[in-house]
Amino acid sequence: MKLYVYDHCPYCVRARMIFGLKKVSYELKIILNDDEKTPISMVGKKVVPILEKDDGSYMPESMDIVHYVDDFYPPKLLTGKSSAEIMELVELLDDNAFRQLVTPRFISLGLPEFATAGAISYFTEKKQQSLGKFADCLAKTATLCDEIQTILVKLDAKLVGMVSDQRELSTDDIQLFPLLRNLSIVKELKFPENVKRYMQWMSQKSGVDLYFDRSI
Ligand SMILES: N[C@@H](CCC(=O)N[C@@H](CS)C(=O)NCC(=O)O)C(=O)O
Repeated sequence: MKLYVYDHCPYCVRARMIFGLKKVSYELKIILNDDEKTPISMVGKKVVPILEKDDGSYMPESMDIVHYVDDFYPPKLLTGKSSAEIMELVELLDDNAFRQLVTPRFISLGLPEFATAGAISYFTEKKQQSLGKFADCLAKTATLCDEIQTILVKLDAKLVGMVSDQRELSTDDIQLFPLLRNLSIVKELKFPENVKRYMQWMSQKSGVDLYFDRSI
């Protein structure tokens, strides 16, 4: 199977995780952020992730891809129960402060989807419409970090015991890790101990790298 993604895209990380966690090989295709033609020709709109199945058909929607791959390669992996408390924190995290904090930083990492000036300006123009000027977002780093830090402290208490190879993984893992991975791009953030351990453990298990070593 082939998976079309942007490296920074948290929905794409969900799809990458299920392949990595199940130790199933697949082809990762990172497309340029201003490439509208490729996704539109596959699923009729500009969106990633897109899974190209072995029969040549295409599937968008991250959670559909995750469940498809989990079912396609038995035994099923995501058998754990979802926690309402963790999902509440995931929803709190996935908000405007999070986006203002991480989005302006993506274009400075040398990610493959931003390999051209055209891709960078396409992304910048589009995202600035909803988030405001990237320079203004970056200038608010300290305040935004405070907001996120409060949520991370609450999350830390819920992640006790989550780093265990005996635990059944659930869709919570698939929704939570991609957000934390994106936060690893923010140099100023201080990750509480359980959160950091969870990030490193899940990164290793899923084969999806973190951004700590190039954080800004
Ligand atoms: N509901 C979709 C959302 C996917 C999504 O929003 N992907 C973003 C990238 S993070 C996208 O393709 N946006 C269009 C664009 O970049 O122009 C899913 O879960 O897969």
